[in-house]
Amino acid sequence: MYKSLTNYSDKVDDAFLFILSVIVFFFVAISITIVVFLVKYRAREGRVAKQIEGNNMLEVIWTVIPLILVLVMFYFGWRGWKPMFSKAPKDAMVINTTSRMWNFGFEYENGKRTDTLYIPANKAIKLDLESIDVIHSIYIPAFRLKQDMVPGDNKSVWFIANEPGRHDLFCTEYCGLRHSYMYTAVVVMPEDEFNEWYVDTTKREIQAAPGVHPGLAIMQANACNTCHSLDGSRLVGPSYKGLWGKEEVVVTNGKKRTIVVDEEYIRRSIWEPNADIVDGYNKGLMQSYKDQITAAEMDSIIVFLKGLN
Ligand code: HEC
Ligand SMILES: [Cu+2]
Repeated sequence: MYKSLTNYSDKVDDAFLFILSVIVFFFVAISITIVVFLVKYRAREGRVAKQIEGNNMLEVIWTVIPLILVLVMFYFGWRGWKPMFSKAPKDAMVINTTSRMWNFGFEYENGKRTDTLYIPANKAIKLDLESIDVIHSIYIPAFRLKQDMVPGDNKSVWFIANEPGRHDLFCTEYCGLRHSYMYTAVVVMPEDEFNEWYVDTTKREIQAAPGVHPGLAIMQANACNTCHSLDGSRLVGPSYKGLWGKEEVVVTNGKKRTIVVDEEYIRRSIWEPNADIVDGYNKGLMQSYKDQITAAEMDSIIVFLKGLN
């Protein structure tokens, strides 16, 4: 009925289908019984209702049958759950998966980084999960995979994808204003194709589309624009419009001071966002991009921001 896309997804489907069958069976059986009884035992001239005090046989039946049913449900559920949370094989490929407001980031063993999850088929993949701000939840419906990502409680999940394909991957824990932007994909590739893609670390994943400034492309890839607009409107953070060279009041160590936005200030804003807080905005919303934005990318961002004026 369904295609099994991971090593355990058919087991999850078994649990689902079993529970669904039980539901459908009882829905139909009870509905029919209601209708039949309505007709059969309707009030008639001369018929008196009988009071039934108890029936041990019935009590046993309606205790034992549901008990068996829920135990079978548990059995199917357990079979699907166990492989997901068992220990990953030693040779599993580890991918560090980070969630933040509002995107996912994937970092491979060779340092390659992407915002879409690329994996080879038929190989164990272990996702080490970390959220750096609020609770997110990684969800790949096609793989029947879902795991909350709670800051400070790093979990991991592992699976083997059975065949090449592209599937939705998104956050399924409402995590604020732009939760819906946490929408990306998992791309499963044949092993040789994946290897070709994997070894190529010269080609950064962040490539500007034609006509898009590289600085802007970097910011889009890091989801900066979910919090910062280009048109002057206020989102979670201040707009980039007119930022360069602007005089601004910031709060540094609890004290207000006026600064002029220059390269150094922008670098600090991105690498240590909590050092200077723009007056009127909240601390702790923007997390440091120290590990995400390289010095060269930073230069590109600065050139782009300068060009906005
Ligand atoms: C979760 C929301 C969020 C994300 C994502 C985010 N920021 Fe911010 N940013 C803020 C907030 C809030 C402030 C204001 C408070 C402060 O100064 O830390 C801010 C401040 C800034 C400032 C200083 C602006 C000013 O007016 O002085 C810059 C520059 C900046 N962010 C750049 C970036 C870049 C580049 C990225 C992506 C690499 C990014 N931000 C991602 C929320 C965010
Ligand atoms: Cu989220």
